[in-house]
Amino acid sequence: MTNHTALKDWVAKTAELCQPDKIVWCDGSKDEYQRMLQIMVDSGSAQWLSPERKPNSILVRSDPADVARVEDRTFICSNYEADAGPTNHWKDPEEMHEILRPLFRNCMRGRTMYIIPFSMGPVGSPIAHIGVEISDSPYVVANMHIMTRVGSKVLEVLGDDGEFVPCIHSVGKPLAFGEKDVPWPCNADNKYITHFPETKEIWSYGSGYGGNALLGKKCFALRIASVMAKEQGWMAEHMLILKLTSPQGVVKHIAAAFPSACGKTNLAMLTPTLPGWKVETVGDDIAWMKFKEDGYLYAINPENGFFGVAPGTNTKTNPNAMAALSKNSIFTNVGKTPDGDVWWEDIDRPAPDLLIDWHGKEWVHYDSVNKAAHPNARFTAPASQCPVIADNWEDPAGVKIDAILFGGRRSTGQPLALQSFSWEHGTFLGSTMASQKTAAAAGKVGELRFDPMAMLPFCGYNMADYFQHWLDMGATGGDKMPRIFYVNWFRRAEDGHWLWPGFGENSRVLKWVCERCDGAGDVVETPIGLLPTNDAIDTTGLDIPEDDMAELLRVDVDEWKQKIPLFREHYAKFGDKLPSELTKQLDSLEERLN
Ligand code: SAT
Ligand code: MN
Repeated sequence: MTNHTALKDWVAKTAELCQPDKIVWCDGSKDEYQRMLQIMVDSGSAQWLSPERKPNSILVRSDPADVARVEDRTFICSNYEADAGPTNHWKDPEEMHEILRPLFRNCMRGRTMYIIPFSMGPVGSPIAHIGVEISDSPYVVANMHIMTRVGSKVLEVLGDDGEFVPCIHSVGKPLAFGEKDVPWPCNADNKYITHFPETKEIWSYGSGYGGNALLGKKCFALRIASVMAKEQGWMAEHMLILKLTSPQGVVKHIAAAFPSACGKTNLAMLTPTLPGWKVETVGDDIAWMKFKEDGYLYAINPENGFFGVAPGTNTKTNPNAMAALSKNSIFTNVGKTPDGDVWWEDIDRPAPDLLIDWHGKEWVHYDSVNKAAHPNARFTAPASQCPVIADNWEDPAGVKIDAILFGGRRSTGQPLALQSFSWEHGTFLGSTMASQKTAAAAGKVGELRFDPMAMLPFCGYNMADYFQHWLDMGATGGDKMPRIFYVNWFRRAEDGHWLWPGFGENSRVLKWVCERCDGAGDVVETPIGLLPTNDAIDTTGLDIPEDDMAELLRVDVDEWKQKIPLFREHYAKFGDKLPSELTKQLDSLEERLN
């Protein structure tokens, strides 16, 4: 097991509080993974899919009241409210512990408490960090096996006194003696996803779903890690990482920040339509970036698998994801076909008769509202199963980042692509990012909201300080920092049709980005940034009307002028904590528009 005294004490203290029936230290073995799946199947939480169609894979249906991240139940518990900032829900740490203590007391009665030591990043990498999750959910154990690196090898690196982030999770449903469990235990009315940035602890209660429960992901790798990154001079970002190779063999690594369910997984695994170009995946959701001695920024993907949105994924939009999820995967809240396969909206084949929906009922397709798969249905698949996983994706040294892309879902206004004038201007672009809300979080879908750097739900401290941290990183890295771009695949024309085909065709924009990193590629200077000239994006072989292309690259000065007050209002939220550099950037934009 371990001789780590602090770890053993913490486990003992937690067991004392939660009173589980049993304690299991996870070793990360294949046997252990299989055991978890079987436990879920035996208890009625999961069912095996057909061994022919989806070998060694299970289907899990969650409680309908536990299907997505709950941002209004997510708290940053810093000593001072100002350190959580205006975009987070804050609670005093002591007050939160007063709330949590009675909830956690005896909360694991009738259940097994699993101790899951995990590494975010290749075990032993200088960019990696270690966490230990205590959870009463076998679903969490199995998912953590795929999403992180779990087990004895992590304890070895931790040694007797290594640092780890303690993460406590409970579904919040103790069982009375002899009480039969429900298929998806949770405590829908009492969810708390809480973070203590000063002591670097995570406590999560009441939900078993995704980012609420797999605490290595958003809770650690983004909220807590963003605080560590600020303190230690690195970056923890909500970004995919891809490796782009040109026909001439020029290699660039690109990190891209898009909000949840805006196509990060698709972009990370893209099949270029441009001949000779190659995209390979390093990561699809999170990037940890640190400076190396050469002064450049290097990134690792702290994760080990994909927790991807199922609906919309098919062999056209993302054949590589389809291959990655073809076996050894966990499916949550998707539909099930009579032959034991999975089904979701826009998968490759039409819905068969006798399809079972995510509620476990025979699907009645009254209208487009009644979906067979929940819009936030997910697959959990090992990254190693992705056919285009990059050969260097587990390089402990990380990959040198050449470009950073920002983007969101914007049906109007924002052009297809632009480059920032500078790192400071790029920080400004990221800080004013906005996107239409998706089903990844509970709440109204489609609403436009500011989502700076796609970190709105994930920044563990005051976002104004986070903006300052971006500026500070730029000041340290100087000219060696990645070039910054803003892209938008989601533009629609007035009649509603998509202006840009997206998916594999996005390689055309990546080509321009690659050229720009080498000082080539044509641009025209506009008030909002450096836009590709009308023929700078290679549209060879693409049947796109000239008018649409012009519209995609048009800068409507009047429309942008109207955005200035919205930007000011957004910035006003941060009061005098807002870095003056960003006000300066906004003032300059206004001047350039006039
Ligand atoms: O549930 S998760 O937070 O892991 C997915 C997402 O919102 O990106
Ligand atoms: Mn995400």
